[in-house]
Amino acid sequence: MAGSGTNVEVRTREKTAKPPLYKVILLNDDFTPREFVVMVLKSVFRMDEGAALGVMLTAHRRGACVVAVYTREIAETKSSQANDLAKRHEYPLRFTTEKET
Ligand code: TYC
Repeated sequence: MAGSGTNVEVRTREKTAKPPLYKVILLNDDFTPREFVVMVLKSVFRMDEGAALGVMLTAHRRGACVVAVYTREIAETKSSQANDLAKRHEYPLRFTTEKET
């Protein structure tokens, strides 16, 4: 019988675009004590001692190190919190954010 067939067509469509991600970058300087850098990485970025030491040493040796990747708001908030901590202690330690390409 005509018209009694079941023809189902399934289409997929991307409805939820992924938000752009931002790197938080730790910059080296000659004055901030290593232990202070490690403390900031542990308290603001929830790193354990080993991870914080590794990131601090990479920035120390290479000039900069990616700390983590977040959505823009979280990256900017954490970067600001870390920079505020450094300023309160009068250290030149700085974190920046950079959009991932
Ligand atoms: N270079 C600093 C020192 O020798 C330590 C340091 C490491 C500072 C990493 C900043 O992102 C940094 N005391």
